[in-house]
Order: sequence, then structure tokens, then C-alpha cells
Amino acid sequence: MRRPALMIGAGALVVVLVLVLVVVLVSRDDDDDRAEPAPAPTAGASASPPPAEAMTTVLASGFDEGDEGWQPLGDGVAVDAVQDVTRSGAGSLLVSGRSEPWHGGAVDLSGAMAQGQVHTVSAWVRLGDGAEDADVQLTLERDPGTAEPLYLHVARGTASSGDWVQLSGSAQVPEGGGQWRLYVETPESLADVRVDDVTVQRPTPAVQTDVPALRDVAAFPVGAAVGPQDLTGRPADLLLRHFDQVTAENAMKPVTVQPVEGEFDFGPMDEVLDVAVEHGLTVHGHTLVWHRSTPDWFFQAPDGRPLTSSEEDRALLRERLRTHVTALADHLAERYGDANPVTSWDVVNEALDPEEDDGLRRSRWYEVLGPDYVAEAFRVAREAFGPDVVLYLNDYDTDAPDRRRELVRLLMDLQAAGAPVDAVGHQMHVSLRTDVGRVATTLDAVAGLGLRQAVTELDVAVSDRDEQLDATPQDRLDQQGDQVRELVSAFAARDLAFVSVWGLYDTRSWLRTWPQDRPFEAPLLFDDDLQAKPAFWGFVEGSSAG
Ligand code: 9MR
Repeated sequence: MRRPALMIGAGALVVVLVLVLVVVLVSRDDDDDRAEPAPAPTAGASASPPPAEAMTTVLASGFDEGDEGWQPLGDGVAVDAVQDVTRSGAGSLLVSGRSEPWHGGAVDLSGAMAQGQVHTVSAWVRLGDGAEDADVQLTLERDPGTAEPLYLHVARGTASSGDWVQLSGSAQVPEGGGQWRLYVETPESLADVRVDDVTVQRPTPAVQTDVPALRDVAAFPVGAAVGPQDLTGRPADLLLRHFDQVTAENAMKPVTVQPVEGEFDFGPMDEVLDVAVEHGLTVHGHTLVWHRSTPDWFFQAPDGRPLTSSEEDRALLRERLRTHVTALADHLAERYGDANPVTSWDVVNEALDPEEDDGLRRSRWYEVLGPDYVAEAFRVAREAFGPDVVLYLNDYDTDAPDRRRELVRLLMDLQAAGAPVDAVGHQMHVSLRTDVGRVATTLDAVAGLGLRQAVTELDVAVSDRDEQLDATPQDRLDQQGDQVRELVSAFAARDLAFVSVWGLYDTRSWLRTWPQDRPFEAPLLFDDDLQAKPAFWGFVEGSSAG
């Protein structure tokens, strides 16, 4: 059981006072209602964070689709991503069941913290319905494993049940190793707490300019998945130096674009597209039809009843598909006209399931519309986006023989049905164990069908599925460099429309929290400091091997 934060041991307190410089700010949504800054809880001196352009956002939790790796802190505590109350986007995190003041919600930051650097933490908080006003505190905790944990109370301010309040502060992280986490607690209350839009920023070194630009060395366009935090500062420098193309990691998914039927939110997507247009990057659209990241209303009748495969329900779902896709196409045409950067779309994502007789996943799309939903989605997309936008069927583990078999079968069926599928996206979430020969076999099989293809979401995990590393061993990073070189050589030897990585640098990878907390997973080309890894050099060497 974790030691309560308020009972800091004397040794730890001295360390805190000597090493920690904290600035605390509290603000509300409404500027006229600005609260007085709370006193700095652990030290009097204040530290200014470095200039904005040197800061990199290493954690951004919006809870629009899930808990994003946040976990309960304390027995009986629950953390749930909820959609009834939100400060921005579709959801927020509700922390309930607290029976001790230090109980709260926590997120692992171990791979994201940099020793000796000033970090800035910000979170919007609000208390559960009916709760009395109470202070909420943001705490960074380092657990060295062998000695007392260190607590940095980075921000504190009064919250109420009626309004969102922003807590933010900066703290210098001391030297020394250990596991880090950030948590939210209310030191003098047991109220439920809501949390939204949490960010942690830290300074990172300038992007290297003495390494080759990936887009200069590769014969194919090179892309990267990005979120809003990648569009400014150092991450943007990295993006613009190395990449030709972007995929919005989440901003173009149905749950973001149309969280409520008929209420479209193109804001997050436009943020990405505006940067692409400004800098001449193309955009691969992701995604239209998927079993995840699609709001429940898509598959419910107006009275909340789940849609069935009745004629009436099928017509309703088809109409919703058409409305969604057409609204996207209309928005792109209106906002960007001839400068529309979206040159391709993942029309159907992850349709395969080799365990099923017909090789198709039993998603809600399938349950309501039957196997023809795939062809239907391509027809709707062609009609909405026109003949020049390349339409992709996108899936994972396409190198596995059973999935390859079903992929080829589905593609042949689609071709026979005259469905306008132009290309195949191979997600390529692979590992050190992946057999590159199998990858090549799949690429050749798809080429044999006369279709275009791309690698859409490349990353190379260095840990096994059930392994949780407590550091990132250099030998794994070296093996990863070799694996990336072999993979990219196989790509370069074939005709691929593009190769995209699923994130700019390790801290940004979805594999840090899936299938479990893995703070030291490092699957991308650039490290937590945005510096080139052996995997980067593997990419460079492989690109020219083709
Ligand atoms: O990286 C994405 C993560 O932030 C989202 O929470 C998740 C659900 O929308 O999707 C992740 O991206 C997935 C992509 O959309 C489709 N292929 C697998 C990717 C990793 O899960």
C-alpha cells in the first residue's frame, strides 16, 4: 500500500525543500471568476519553466474514449472514463470510492520524466455532484524502490462541483532513478473528483540537424501519426524535418468527428490539416468504418434500442454511414478546396477475423449490415471523395498466414463485387520476433492482386506482450535497429505508396499503455528526448537498400 502523501518522511521533506522549485497557478474557465493563486505547498521559491518552444508535451490525457492508462490509487477506488460531464471533447475521468484523503487517480510517467529538468503539470478538475468545495492537489511521486518515495506537490487549488478549475504548476525533477507517477487527490475531502485535459510538459533538447532527413533518404513518402501536442515546439520541428505525410492518430475518428448524432466537431481534425496545408504535407485519412472509436449511437435506434438486421435498421445505419462520410467530404471541400491535403482514406479498418468462417470480424457493422458492409463503405467513400482519393482497406498482423489468407480472400471478393477498393494498408505493429520473410510474402500477395499498398502504422515493440521492462535495455534497441533495417529494406524493394510510423517519438506511443502499463516500451524511431535511435539508423540504411 502506498504511503499517504501528507506523511512525508523527514528525509524526503529535506530533499523536497532543497531540490524542488514549484510554481502554482489556479484558474477557472471563467476569467472573471479567477481564484487567488494558492500558496506553493512544498517550497517557497518559484521556478520558471523554459520557453514554450523548448517544451514538449509528454502526457496529454483527454479521456475521450477511455481511461488512457489512469489507474485507481487506493483500495476501493474506481476510475472511469465518463461522457456525462466533460470539460472538452467527449469525456472526462471520474474518480470515485475514495475513503482516504490520499486516494485518487494516478498515471504512470516513468518513461516520460527527465532528471534535473523543470516539468509543468496542468489538469482541469471538478468535484462530484453535490460535494462541498475542497482543495484538489496534483502530486508527482517518485518511488526509487529501495528508499522512501519522494512527493512533489506541484499544484493545489480549491475546486467545486459546479465549475471546472485549472490547476497548474512547475517543479524541478531531482536527479536519481525510480518509477514516477502523477496523481490527483483531495487532501481534506473524500469527494468524488472529475479530471480532464491533463498535460505534463518537459523541456527537450533541440531536434538534431546533423542526421539525414528521412524524407530525403527514402524513395517512398514517409509519414507519422500525430496528435495536437505534436503540432508545436520540438515535436513539430521533428515532424517537419523528417516527414512528408501525417495521419491524425485520433482526430479524424468517428467518435471525435461526430460524438453525438448530427453534431460534428471538425476542430481537432482541422488543427492537424491546417498544419499539413501550411507545410505542404499530405494527409492519410483515418478512419471511416471501424468497430472501435465509433460512438454507441451509430448502432442504436432513436429510442436507444440496439439496431438489428431488420430492413429498417439496416437502412438507418446505411444512412448514418452516408451522412458521416458526406459531411467529412463536404467539410474538406469547403475549408480547403483545391488545397485539400487528404489524398487517401482508411475506409474500413480491422475487418478481418480468421477465426470466423467467412474471415470477417463480427463487429456491430457486420451484425447489422452483414458482410456486404465492407463493399458498401467503399462505394459510399468513392461517391463522397471522388476518383482521385485512394481508398484503403487497413488491417493489422497481415503478415500472419491466417490473416493473410483472409485478407486476400476479402480483397478478391471485393474486386469481384466491383467495390472501389484501391489499396491495402498494413498497420505493421510488429516486434523483434516478427519474421520479415512473412511480411514480404504478404506484400507480394497483395501486389499480385493489382492493388496499391502502404505501411500505415509502423512500430516495433521491444518487449514481449506479457513483459513489463523496468528500463529500456540497449541490446533491445540495437536489435530493433536491425529489425527496422530488414523491414524497411523489404519495403524499399517493393512499390509502396508510403510508409508511416505510429507516433513521432517513444513517449507518444500507444504501446506505453497497451496491453498494460509499459513505461519503458520504446517502439519508434526517436527516443523520449526526440533524438535518433538505432531504429532511426535502421530506417535510413534500409531505405537505401531497395
Ligand atoms: O494510438 C491510438 C490510441 O491513441 C487510441 O486510443 C486508440 C483507439 O482509438 O487507437 C490507437 O490507434 C490505433 C489505430 O487507430 C488503428 N490501429 C491500431 C492503433 C493502435 O491501437
